Amino acid sequence: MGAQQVRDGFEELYGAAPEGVWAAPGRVNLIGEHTDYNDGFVMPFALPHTAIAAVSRREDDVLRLHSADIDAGVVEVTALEPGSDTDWTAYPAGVVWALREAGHPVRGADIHLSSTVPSGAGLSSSAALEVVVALALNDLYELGLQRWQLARLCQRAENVYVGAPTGIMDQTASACCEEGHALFLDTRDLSQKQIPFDLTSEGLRLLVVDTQVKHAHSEGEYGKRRAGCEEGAAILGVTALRDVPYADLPEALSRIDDEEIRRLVKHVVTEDERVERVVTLMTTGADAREIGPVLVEGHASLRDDFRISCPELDLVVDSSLSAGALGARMTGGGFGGSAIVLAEESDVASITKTIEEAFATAGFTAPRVFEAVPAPGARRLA
Ligand code: GAF
Repeated sequence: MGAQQVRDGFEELYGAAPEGVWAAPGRVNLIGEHTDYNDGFVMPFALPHTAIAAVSRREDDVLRLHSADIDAGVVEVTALEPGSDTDWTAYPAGVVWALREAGHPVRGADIHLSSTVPSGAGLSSSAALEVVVALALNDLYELGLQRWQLARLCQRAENVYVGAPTGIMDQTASACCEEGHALFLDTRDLSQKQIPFDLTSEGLRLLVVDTQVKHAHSEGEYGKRRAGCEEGAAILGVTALRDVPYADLPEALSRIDDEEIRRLVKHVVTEDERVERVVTLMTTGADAREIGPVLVEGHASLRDDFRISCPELDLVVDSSLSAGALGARMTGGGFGGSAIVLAEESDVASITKTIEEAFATAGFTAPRVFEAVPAPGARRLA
């Protein structure tokens, strides 16, 4: 659904034109998985898929929410209580809650939205919903907050209001990414570098393969990994695993008795190093094909050490590599969702066919495959 349709839908629902229309994208993460809640490095880029919201302020404190994608009518929220909303309305409501909690003078709003970011696909559909509402309210209530501040508030909405213990990557990606660039983000201080990322001019393509395995039920596992990483940092006497230098990893691992914790620490420390390697490749004029093996290493680490892959994600990686892909790995939180595949343009059709056939042979639901080019971050459309 485009901006005009969302605008028209708003007018039909609420009887007046909206004050504005905003968009915020989903993301894929090129490299740097489960590093964000360890104060580490990530490198996502924005997808062309967006959540679009038409919004007007209200003179009372009521929130009226409507999604064109869900047949549930207008939902009126009068009291904002963390944990009280259990469906999609928790994301916009959580943002209003987080803004008010931080002392920003935000009153009620009428909101109508629609999203093309596939939900449960590990492509940040929830962050897109949060960021589009945060940006709209920032503009309408003239709060003057910067993008990174909006991302922090959206993360707070997700952690406290929705109750999912996620890091800061997805909200920052949606709020801060730029067209044609990947975002090299230091999640400790949110310092950022926009890194030009144009595979097309090098004859390459990046495929996103949505396995259609929904990952929503895995929040407990995500929380367990996060707690395990924090325990690892405590054992090693550091603030966060980001503070363990890669060169000291063998010595650090020798100080951890628990096998599970050792594996988690190993993944996070090696993953930060992989991000730095990819940044070096991308900023020193190297052939982008050299990124491929780093992606494969990253997948092995997530599968064997962090243990958050699943048979469908492994099959995307194995089948695409067997068909000549330059690299592949799962992306996002894991336990389902999507994988990315780096390939020569001339191999895209045969790799896609190989993945689809492998899924059919294994009896898995057919995956959805599309090409991803870095798209713009959150913005006002009208
Ligand atoms: C999910 C979370 F929301 C992110 O914060 C991040 O931890 C990611 O999983 C894994 O890298 O998308």
